Amino acid sequence: MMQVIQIKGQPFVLDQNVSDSLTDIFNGDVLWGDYDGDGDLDILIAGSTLNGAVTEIYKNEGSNYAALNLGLLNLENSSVSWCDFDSDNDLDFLLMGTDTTGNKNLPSAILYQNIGNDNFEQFEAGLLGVYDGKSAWGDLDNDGDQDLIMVGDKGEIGVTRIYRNNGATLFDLVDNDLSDIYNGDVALGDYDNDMDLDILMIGVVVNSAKEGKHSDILRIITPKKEIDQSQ
Ligand SMILES: [Ca+2]
Ligand SMILES: [Ca+2]
Ligand SMILES: [Ca+2]
Ligand SMILES: [Ca+2]
Repeated sequence: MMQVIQIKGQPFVLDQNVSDSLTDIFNGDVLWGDYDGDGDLDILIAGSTLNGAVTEIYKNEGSNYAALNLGLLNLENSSVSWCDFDSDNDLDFLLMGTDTTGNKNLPSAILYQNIGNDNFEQFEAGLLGVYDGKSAWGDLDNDGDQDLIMVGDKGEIGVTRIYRNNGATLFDLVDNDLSDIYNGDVALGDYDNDMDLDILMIGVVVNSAKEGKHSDILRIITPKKEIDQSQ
């Protein structure tokens, strides 16, 4: 079940009213984020229910959360990440997972652009579709806009992709020699304090002696060098 729990000393106290306004999901992802910029935290969920997949945004209305019911694509094995890819100071988001509508089994990656007035629309970004994936946003090339790194399964094979935000309408795929992985995750941070973002990855390496062993990998690289190589 989906629960929102506040810390009031010990123990946690269930906020029943808020929790009741949310759809129960599993095998998915959930995020806080103030998509409407009104100073309170809204909720983005994506995952599975007993009746199929659900992707939903809930607006914080003080005492409860209200579903926006935007008809977002519902994907299985999904994950979401907030970003402000168009640099207009509101939160957009990336949804990844399997589109199973109409007997399809299609790995998907959908970028939703916040167009204001509690509305989002699909933005054609040309991203590779994956399921069981994870994504992270950050300014990898230090040009002021949000770039993307994703890991996931594109259909029986893991992939790692870096996309540079070109500031216009599309994302450019960046050549990289990162390991392709599945069952992974990725995070960005500047561990060496040299003012560029580094990459932290875990997962199972594709085409290696470790394949199928579910051994984790951990890599930290300096991405700016890799980005520059594609210029
Ligand atoms: Ca809000
Ligand atoms: Ca935005
Ligand atoms: Ca950038
Ligand atoms: Ca760094």
